[in-house]
Amino acid sequence: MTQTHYRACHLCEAICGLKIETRGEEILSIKGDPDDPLSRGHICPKAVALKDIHEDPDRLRYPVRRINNDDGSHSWQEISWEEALDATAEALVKSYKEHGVDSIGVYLGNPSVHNYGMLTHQNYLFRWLRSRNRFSATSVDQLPHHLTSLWLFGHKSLFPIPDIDRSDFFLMLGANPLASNGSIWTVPDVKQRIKDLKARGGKLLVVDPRRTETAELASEHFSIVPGSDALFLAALLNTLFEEGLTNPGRLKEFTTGLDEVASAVAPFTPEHAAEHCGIDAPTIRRIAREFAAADAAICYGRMGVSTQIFGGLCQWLIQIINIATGNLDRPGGSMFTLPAVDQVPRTGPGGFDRHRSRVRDLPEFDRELPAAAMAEEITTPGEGQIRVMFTGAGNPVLSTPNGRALDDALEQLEFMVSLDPYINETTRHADIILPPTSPLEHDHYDIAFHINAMRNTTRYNPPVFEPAEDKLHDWEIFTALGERVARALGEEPKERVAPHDMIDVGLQFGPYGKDSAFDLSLDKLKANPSGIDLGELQSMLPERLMTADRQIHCATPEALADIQRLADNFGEQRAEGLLLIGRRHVRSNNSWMHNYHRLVKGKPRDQLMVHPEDLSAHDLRDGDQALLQSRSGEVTVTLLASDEVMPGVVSLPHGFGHNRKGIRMTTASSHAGVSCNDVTDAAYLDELSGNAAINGVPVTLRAIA
Ligand SMILES: Nc1nc2c(c(=O)[nH]1)N[C@H]1C(S)=C(S)[C@@H](COP(=O)(O)OP(=O)(O)OC[C@H]3O[C@@H](n4cnc5c(=O)[nH]c(N)nc54)[C@H](O)[C@@H]3O)O[C@H]1N2
Ligand SMILES: Nc1nc2c(c(=O)[nH]1)N[C@H]1C(S)=C(S)[C@@H](COP(=O)(O)OP(=O)(O)OC[C@H]3O[C@@H](n4cnc5c(=O)[nH]c(N)nc54)[C@H](O)[C@@H]3O)O[C@H]1N2
Ligand code: SF4
Ligand SMILES: [Mo]
Repeated sequence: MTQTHYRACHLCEAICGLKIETRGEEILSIKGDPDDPLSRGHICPKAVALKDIHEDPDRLRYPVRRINNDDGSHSWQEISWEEALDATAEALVKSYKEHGVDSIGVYLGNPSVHNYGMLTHQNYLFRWLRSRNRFSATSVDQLPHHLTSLWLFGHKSLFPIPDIDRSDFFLMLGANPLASNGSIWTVPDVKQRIKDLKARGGKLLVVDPRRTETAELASEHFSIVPGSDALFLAALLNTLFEEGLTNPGRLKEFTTGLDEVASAVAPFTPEHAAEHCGIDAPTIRRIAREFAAADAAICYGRMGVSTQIFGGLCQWLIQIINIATGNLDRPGGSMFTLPAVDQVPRTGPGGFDRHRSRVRDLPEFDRELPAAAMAEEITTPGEGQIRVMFTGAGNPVLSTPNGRALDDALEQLEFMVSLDPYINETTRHADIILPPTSPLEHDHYDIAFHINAMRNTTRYNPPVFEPAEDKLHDWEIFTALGERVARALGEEPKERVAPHDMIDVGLQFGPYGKDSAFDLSLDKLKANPSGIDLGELQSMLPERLMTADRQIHCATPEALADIQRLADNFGEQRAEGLLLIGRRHVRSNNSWMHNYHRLVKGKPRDQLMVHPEDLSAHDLRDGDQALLQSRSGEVTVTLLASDEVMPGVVSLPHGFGHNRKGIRMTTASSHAGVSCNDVTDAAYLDELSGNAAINGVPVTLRAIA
C-alpha cells in the first residue's frame, strides 16, 4: 500500500516542506509540499537525496570500534550499543578524573543544528562535562552574526531577517542564496522572491568577488576585493552621515550612540575605500543615496563577509546601516521573527571573552573557543591539554582551517568518539563511532531555523519509517551517555523527556500557545502536517530587545576599537598575489553530501576557478594541474578558466578531499577532489571575533614541473 508522509527537509536552512510517498520500506518519490506556508512547494535537488542517505550502504547501522593492525593500518569491528556506550562513558570519565574536565574536547558540526534532538539533548551529556575546550562550526561560520546580535540587541539569536517580499532595495554582500538557499535567512524559493522584487520595480545589488548565480540574477553586481568589505561598508555609512541621509525614525526613541559611530567612520571616505576594494567612489556614494532613498531597504551579508579578517566589523556595520536608515524592524527592511517555540527568552543571551584559549589566548564566545585553535589545544602539552575528543555531526578535518594539522592532531589523542553515520576524514580517527538513526527514522521539528525565517510558520512531522528496535537516535545516544557519565561521577542523571514532549511544552507556553487564538500544541501540529502559517514578520521593537534597558546602544566599544585595526590594515597597498575564496554548489552541502550518485554526477565541481588574465600571467591554461600554496599548506588543483571571478581572486569549494586512507564513503572517494582547508590558515582570523578567515586567504599558484 502506498503511503504519503509529510516532512520538512532538514538539509539546509530553507526547511522546505516535502511530500514523501512510500510503499513498505521503499521510498517511491520525494516532492515539494505545496501546502507548506513557507516553502510553497519549492525544493532543490538535494531533497531527493534524503532517499540516498537513508539507503546508503556506507551509512553505519551499528556502532563500530577501531582495531589497530600491526602494519599500521586499521579496521572496524561492529560492537553492541551496550559495549560502545560503556566504553565511551568510561573513557570520558577516566580523562575527567585523571586530567580534569578540560582534557575533554568537544566539536559539534553543522547538522547538529538541523537535527532537533541534538539541540534538545546534548546537555544530557555535556552538563556533566563542562569543558572549556568546546568548539563548533559556529567559528568557521556565523559567529560575527551572534556577536553583533548580542552587542546591539542583547541576545545572540536575535537576528535581523531580510523581509524580501515587502522590500524594494536589497544590498547583499558575500552571500549566494541561489546556491545556498539562504543562510541566517530561511527563505525557500529565493529565486522567485528575487524575481518578484525586481518585477515590483525593486533592486537587488550583489557585492561579491565572484559573479555568482545570485549576482547574475541581480539588478547590479559589484566585484569586491576579498576582505575589503568593512572599508566599503564604513564608506557607505560615512556617506550616509556626511550627506545627512540617516534617518532612524521611530528607532530613535530607543537607540543611542550613532554620533560616536559617525565620528568613528569619518576618516573612511569612499575615495579611501575605492583604493582598496575595487568599487569606485561615485558608485559607493550612489549606492548610499539609493539605499537611503528607498521606502524599505535591506543590507544583508553572509559567509563571504563573516568568514574573513573583518568578519565581526562587517556584520556590525551592516546592522548599523540598517539602524541608521530606519530600516531595522520596518516591513520590507530587516525584521525580527517570533517563532512558535521561542528560544530567545528561554536561553542565555550568550557571552564573549569570559575566558580565553590556553595556547593562543583567543576569546570564547558562548562557552566555545574558535575552531581554528583546536589542533594546537590537542598537540600542545600542559595543563588543560585536550586528550580525549568528542565529535558530533562534524567533519572538522575538511571544514576547519588548516585541516591537515587537525588530521594529524586527532591521531595523537588518547581516545576519540564520534557521533556520526559515516567513517569519514574526521571520524576515521575515532576509537568508537556511534551512528544515529537515519533522518527519516526520527521525527522533526525545526528549533533553529524558524528564528531566521522570513515568515513565521511552524510544523512538526513524525518519522517516515519506524527505526528498528536496536537503533538509537542522536538524542538517545546523548542521553544514554549522560546517564552513564552521571552515575560514574556519583550524580543523579537527568530525567528522560523525549524531544517532542519538550516541543509540546514550548508550543503551548509559547507566543502562539494556550493564551493565543492559535492555541498551538503538538497535537494541533500533528493534525496539520504541512504546517501552520503564523503570518508575516511584525515590527517588535523595543519590546523584543533583550538588552538590560531595552535600548540599542550603537557605540559598541569592541567594534569601535576594531575600526582602528581596519585603518591600520589598509594603510598601504596590498601585497601582490592571489586571494582564495570558497564556492558553494546547489547539489552539494559542506563536506558530507558527495556520497550520493545523483548529487555528484555531471561536470566536476572541485576545480580552482581562475580569471583568464591570471592564467596567462602565470603561463597556465584551463584544465592544467597546478600547485596552490599558502603559508600553511598546498594542494594540487585542476584549473578552470572563468571570468566569473575578478582578477586576483581564485575560488575553490570546501568539503572535498575524500581520498584519505581508511574512509568508507565509496562514491565520495571516487569524486575525491582536494580540501580547500588544507590551504586555509588557522592563524588567519578575524581578531575581533575569533572567527576563521577562510575567505581572502593569500595564496600563490605554480605550474607543476
Ligand atoms: N548547496 C549548498 N547549500 C548550502 C551549503 C552548501 O555547502 N551547499 N552550506 C550551508 C551552510 S552551512 C551555510 S553557512 C550557507 C552559506 O550560505 P551563503 O553565505 O549564502 O553561501 P556562500 O556560497 O558561502 O556565499 C558566500 C559568498 O561570499 C563570496 N565571498 C567570498 N569572500 C568574500 C569577500 O571577502 N567579500 C564578499 N563581499 N564576498 C565574498 C563568495 O564568492 C560567495 O559567493 O549555505 C548553506 N547551504
Ligand atoms: N574553506 C571553507 N571552509 C568552510 C566553509 C567554507 O565556506 N569554506 N564553510 C563553513 C561552514 S559555513 C560550515 S557550517 C562548516 C561545516 O562544518 P562541519 O559541520 O564540521 O562539517 P560538515 O561537512 O557539515 O559535516 C557534517 C558531519 O555530520 C554528519 N552528519 C550528517 N547528518 C547527521 C546527523 O543527523 N547526526 C549526526 N550525528 N551526524 C550527522 C556527517 O556524516 C558529517 O560527518 O564548514 C565550514 N568550513
Ligand atoms: S533548499 Fe534546502 S531545505 Fe529545501 S529541499 Fe533543498 S536542501 Fe532541502
Ligand atoms: Mo554553515
